[in-house]
Amino acid sequence: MGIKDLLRFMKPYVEPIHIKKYAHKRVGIDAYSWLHKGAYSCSMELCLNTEGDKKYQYINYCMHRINMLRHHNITPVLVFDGGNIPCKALTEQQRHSKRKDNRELAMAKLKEGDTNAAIEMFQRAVSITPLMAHQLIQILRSENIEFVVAPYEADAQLAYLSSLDADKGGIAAVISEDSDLLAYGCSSVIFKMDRYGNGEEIVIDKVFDSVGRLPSFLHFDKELFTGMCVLAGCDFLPSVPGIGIAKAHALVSKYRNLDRVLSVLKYDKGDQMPKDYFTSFREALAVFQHARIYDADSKRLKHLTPLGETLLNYSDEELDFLGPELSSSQASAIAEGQLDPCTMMGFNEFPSCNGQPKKSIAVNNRSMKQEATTEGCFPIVSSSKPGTKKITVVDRTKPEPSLERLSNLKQLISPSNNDIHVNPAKRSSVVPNNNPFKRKKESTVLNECATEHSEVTEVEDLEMTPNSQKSVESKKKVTSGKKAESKSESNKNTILNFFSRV
Ligand code: D5M
Ligand code: MN
Repeated sequence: MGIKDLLRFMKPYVEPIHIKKYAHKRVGIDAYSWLHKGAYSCSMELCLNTEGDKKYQYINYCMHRINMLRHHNITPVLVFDGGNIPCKALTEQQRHSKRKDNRELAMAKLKEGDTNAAIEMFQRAVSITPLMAHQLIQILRSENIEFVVAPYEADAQLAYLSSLDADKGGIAAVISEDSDLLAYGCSSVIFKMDRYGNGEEIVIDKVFDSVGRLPSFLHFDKELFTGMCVLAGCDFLPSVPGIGIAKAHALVSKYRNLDRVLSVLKYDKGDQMPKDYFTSFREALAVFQHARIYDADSKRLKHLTPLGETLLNYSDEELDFLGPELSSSQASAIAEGQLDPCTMMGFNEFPSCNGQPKKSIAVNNRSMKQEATTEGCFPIVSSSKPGTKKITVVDRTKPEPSLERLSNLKQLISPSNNDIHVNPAKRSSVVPNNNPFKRKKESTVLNECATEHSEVTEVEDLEMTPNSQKSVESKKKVTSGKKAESKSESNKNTILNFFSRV
């Protein structure tokens, strides 16, 4: 997840903030990051698809944080992940197989009667599915909370929104745990935000403009920064042996040109450097700069930043590595949460509970994300040919949760109180009453604190990035704008070719 060791390396630039800094602003949320955190407190229930309401605890987690933001007069904009981009296939495969192993370990621990150990493993086994996202989206809709499902990576969509003015739907900052957001060019990212709104922020312009602080980024622009991230190792491309974030930073600082860095690296590393590293590097860089995102204005896919000369000469198919093109109707149906971005099935078109396939539809090239590990999951089979592709839902391992049940989710997550509102002007009477500032005096608070507390501890322990550790004290400022131009790149082969050799 993210750029290896980036946040640790950037520690001198991390400032403790409170989210109220963004009062009266729009703030983007990497929704899967909250879904992951929220799922820790009910991972066993999700993995085993147990009866009862506990498995919906993740919704409570998300709504709690949303309400906290609204309490501070912030407009939350939730951005959900869509389909996988091709160059992340290996990473997804590795994540899938780790989760599978952890699930097996969890089941073994459960059999032994060691529930605590089992829960720990279930936390590492839980997979967030589009159906879980859909359940949250249903609540968001009814609460008039803004959201968008990205065609591919939420990271790229968030970076796009960060580049827009507020009146065009733009956001002033992003809340996430994923250091990729910085590589994608988000200007302000808030990490490790707690239930009270305390977090740690990196503002990229401050990083570029800071004088006298180490590591120095004075001679960096966005492209060099992203290049450094790719060199250090990312979800799309592992680093060359012996190259970590510090070495990547040193090389980019010294040569200030990515082609030169690659030549030097080739000279230094010789055979240790995979043959197609140049190509794969350029592709990974291009994904961070030009990934396909959804433009709500035109209701079409667009590139995060306009393609440079070289990429403009590519055919449509050759550009699939940036996320295959989708028709306007598909893109907007995904963005609005009508279509499952992985199966391209409508969310009201789930197969019947008897395990038989309901239907298959022809869709553009989408890659698999769902896993048969949590409730409502079903394996899918897809052809690997580019272009039009058939994706068939073949089975359901568990009966789906009843739709009636979903429609009652709001009651489930906070059944007892419809009487207290965070922002009466904006809220309907059914808003889950889980705002920390309003609930302190209520008896239910104890219960929730327990859940929240255990979640926070678990998340801090479990998150896979070594980056997201430890609080940071340093405070410095210097602002001003610095614009980076994105140039691009050459090549034919895919990053997958590279992965298949390492
Ligand atoms: O990750 C998408 C989002 O989900 C990002 O915010 C990180 C978060 N994520 C992904 N996997 C995990 C685990 N295992 N624990 C906690 N949070 C997670 P992306 O890397 O962009 O696919
Ligand atoms: Mn990411």
